[in-house]
Amino acid sequence: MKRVLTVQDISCLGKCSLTVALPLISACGSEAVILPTALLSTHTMFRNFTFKDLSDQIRPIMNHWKSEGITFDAIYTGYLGTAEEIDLILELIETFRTPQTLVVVDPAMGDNGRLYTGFDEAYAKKNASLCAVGDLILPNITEACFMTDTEYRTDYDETYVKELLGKLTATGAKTAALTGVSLQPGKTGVMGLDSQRGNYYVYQNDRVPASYHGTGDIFSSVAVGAVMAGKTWQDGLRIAADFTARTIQATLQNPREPWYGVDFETVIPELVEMLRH
Ligand code: PXL
Repeated sequence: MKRVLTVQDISCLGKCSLTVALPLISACGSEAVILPTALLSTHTMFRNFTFKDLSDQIRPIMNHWKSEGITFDAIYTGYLGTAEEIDLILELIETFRTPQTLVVVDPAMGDNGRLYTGFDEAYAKKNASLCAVGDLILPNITEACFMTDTEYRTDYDETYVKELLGKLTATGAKTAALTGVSLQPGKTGVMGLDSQRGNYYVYQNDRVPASYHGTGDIFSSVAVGAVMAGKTWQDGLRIAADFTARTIQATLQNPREPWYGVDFETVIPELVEMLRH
């Protein structure tokens, strides 16, 4: 069985970061090892959330794993917390990376042209240095713009997306994929670039007219899980896009839909099926 280390915060309630990564990586058939970077009562879209930085735990945990000879098939990072913490995560990647390890970075820090509460430009730049060591990086357009000093646009064409992908891979990331990319009216999806082979991949779904928190984490968790299940990065992105779209549809059908996250749980059987083909 593949072993995936996922490094991100744990928002006790909120259907994001570790509370989605754990079940989804497991559903994809890999062992999920967690390294929580911060403990929050909820995600940061709630008011008055609590936040406890867990940075001081990273080195002791890392040292223990090292002494036990633990290895990982993938290291997947998401929402982290502070710029200092990113330095620790870079050290962790350097310590545990082997030529076989897939390093996946989702620089979760913003959306819709804005950074989330608590983040600034310096944090965005620090995330860019983390993306530089990634085998596969999964920013949305907002995050990519902050990391590459590009103007954020809502009306754009394929040239703009290719320019962003070019800038992202120029920093060192091997494969970059942008999420939330809409190349036709009524569609949304993903566009990626494998910088070593120079090939692009575009996948578009019908846009579901709703936007929810945590869907980026769902997308990234499934992409990692699918690649660990033996899929190519392109198939991983396609499955992640299809699954994410289905979670939004399922949520819209729930008369008691939670505003703070999607009903991904009910769609897990479909994910297992998607991975069979
Ligand atoms: O879904 C990304 C995310 C993860 N973790 C926390 C967040 C967010 C988005 O706002 O607040 C704590």
